[in-house]
Amino acid sequence: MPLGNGTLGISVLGDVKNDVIYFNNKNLWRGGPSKDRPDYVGGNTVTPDKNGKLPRDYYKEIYDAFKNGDDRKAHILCEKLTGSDNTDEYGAYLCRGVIKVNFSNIFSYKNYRRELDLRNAVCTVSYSAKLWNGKTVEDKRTFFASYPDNCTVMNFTREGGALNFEFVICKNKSLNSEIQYNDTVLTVKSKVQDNGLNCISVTKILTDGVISFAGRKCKISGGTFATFITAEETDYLDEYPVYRKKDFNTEETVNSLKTKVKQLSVKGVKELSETHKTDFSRIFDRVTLSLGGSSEISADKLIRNYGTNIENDRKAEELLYQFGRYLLISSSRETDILPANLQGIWNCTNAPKWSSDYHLNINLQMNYWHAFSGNIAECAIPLIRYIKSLVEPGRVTAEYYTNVKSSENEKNGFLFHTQNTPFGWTCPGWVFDWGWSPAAVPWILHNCYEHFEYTGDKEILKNDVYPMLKETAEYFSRLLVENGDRLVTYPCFSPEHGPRTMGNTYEQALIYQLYEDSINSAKCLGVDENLIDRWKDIQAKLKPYEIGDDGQIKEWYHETTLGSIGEHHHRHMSHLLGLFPCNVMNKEKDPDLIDAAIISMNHRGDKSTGWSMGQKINSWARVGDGNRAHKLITDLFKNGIYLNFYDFHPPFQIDGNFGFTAGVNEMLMQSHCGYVELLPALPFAWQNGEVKGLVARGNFEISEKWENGKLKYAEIFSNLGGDLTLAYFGGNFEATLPDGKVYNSVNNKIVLPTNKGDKITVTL
Ligand code: FUC
Repeated sequence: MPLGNGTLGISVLGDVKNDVIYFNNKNLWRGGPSKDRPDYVGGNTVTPDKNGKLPRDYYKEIYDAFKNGDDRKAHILCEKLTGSDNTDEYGAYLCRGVIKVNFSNIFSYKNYRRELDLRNAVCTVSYSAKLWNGKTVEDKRTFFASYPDNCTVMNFTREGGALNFEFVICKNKSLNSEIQYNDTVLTVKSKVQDNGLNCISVTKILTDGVISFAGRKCKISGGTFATFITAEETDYLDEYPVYRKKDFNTEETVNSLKTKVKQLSVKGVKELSETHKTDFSRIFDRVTLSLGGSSEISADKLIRNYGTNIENDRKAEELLYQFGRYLLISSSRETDILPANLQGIWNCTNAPKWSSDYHLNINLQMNYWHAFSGNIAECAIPLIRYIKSLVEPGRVTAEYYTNVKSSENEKNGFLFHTQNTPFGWTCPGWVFDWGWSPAAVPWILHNCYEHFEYTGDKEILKNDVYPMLKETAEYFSRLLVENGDRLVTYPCFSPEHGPRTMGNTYEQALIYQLYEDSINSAKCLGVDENLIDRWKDIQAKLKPYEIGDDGQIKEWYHETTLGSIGEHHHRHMSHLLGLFPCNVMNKEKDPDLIDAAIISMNHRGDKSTGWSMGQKINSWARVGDGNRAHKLITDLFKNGIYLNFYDFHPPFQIDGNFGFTAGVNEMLMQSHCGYVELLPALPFAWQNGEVKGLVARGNFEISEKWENGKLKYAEIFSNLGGDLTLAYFGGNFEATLPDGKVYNSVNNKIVLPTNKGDKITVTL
């Protein structure tokens, strides 16, 4: 059961006699710069090799080789465009701590219940226990992580007998920790062995029993309750090149955390819990979804039995949907330094798969696909902050790998690739075929631009997002070269298969989107008029899409029939990113491309891993095939979700959870074609239902109710005002504005002039 306040995470196993609780802090990583690594340069190759060459020299040679038609030579030279393979420098996300809680006086128990309340973000474990002394007691353990009070809370209570238990703070081999206790305060001062990063954690224990400490053990005897309030801090800072807070002082931090937990303990667990619940449910409650689900069975059984009972299945889908929103609210809050990583914040080892890092060839992007339409836009702020933090180290990568140098006055572009860390590791990966991915930059900038599209927040666009878009648009205008009748980048690699080429659909489409987002931003901000025309010219020469001999979207321009190049069922569908999450392919303007995308998707097939199923659900929703999207959902439940609702990608990757939630949003409402479409991909399985609070581009809040597969009623709240074009292709409809004026749809669409705060009702 995962809980989190954005930065601090807890995972509760909930075993009665031997419980295990994992603690995480999103800012606690090994790797990066340290006293022992004065030469750390984010993995970039900055010294010439034995031939006296830097990657940028090879970059130029690769161009020459391609131009001379020597693809083989170009292929070989690509190996020079890799980054360091020093995994110590690369580092990994760490587990902050583990405690093992022992209730040895319990003989037997019944009425066990482990519950995660998604609305309030509280986990409770309760049971009736028979103790060895024959007494029967009622035990309850409660856990939550509070964003407003920035702390985690564990509360243990017992009715009917004395509360006796002990816990052990497990040794963490990656941290040098010093444990101190003083009366009711437990302090753990840790230093990451690898890089010296500090993490201080202070816990105040409140109990009416007796506390005794010995070594790593803490014992609670007698009494009826024991509350643990923990606050913590690291000295990590997202500032290149040091990545540490300048004036961090361990003792001062210990003292301020002690004062803090003391103040929190005066508030008491009741007030802390109320403040936390109010904060969390305020965000969570913005969207409600009912697909007609109901169940009397526990959540794990909903997964186990998926496919055997319609109402249970709908309940499972509703829960998994909200779990995706729950997990992002719990792992990415507006003031966090870092965004949600590959496992959100929940990690119980010091060597997680892929370092639990920031992967940018789909994973980090997918983490935020549901943030805006799912009405939790503030959760995406740490993403924008993180991408901004990659700009400075990324300029070094751009300089050493592509020969574009920035100076104090002239910012000429930044580059980062597939895998990234909190320490400005922006170099390509140590293997070209998965590691080289310049299109990661335009792709993640599209996520950042979406913040403006959905919220209309011009301040963030002007100060944070547009400067990055502009610098990148200008950078790519230098990287693009002519190849036939098309402007292309080189060398290109479509994640994570196929040949190394001059231009491919993946890069072309994302670069096209980059110019689209840059042009739209410049227009909205009323700036850089002179650049807009130039960017439009470039855009026209990108020509991202070609249809192949089988009617498919080609992934590479020399592809002929389906599967003539690349792996048939590869999990990445990078040539279809223009369909989703981007809007380069538009079903109104390019119906032929949509037909071709369907052929390509059928060829890739449905069978895949967690996040890939997430991409497929969204993509099928975008072509309007709700039944196929739902078939993928069925596959996901059968083969991609653990009993605790985590997405399966050995071992666990959070992107699939988020991709699923985004997919449901796309099935119920879309807004990427210049209008808001109601119920664009409703599957047959969802005959009746209701959703409230989805957000469309332009900041319109959409609620819809449907019966027998048809729209019954919709309500739209205009948060910003402005024209709203509304579409529903299941029949003609009418919309009523607050002044009573009624508009009738023409060809399934209506243009409505709205004022800020207007509520519009829609009926068939
Ligand atoms: C991408 C995917 C892998 C995995 C990794 C973290 O490279 O291709 O499947 O999800 O990210």
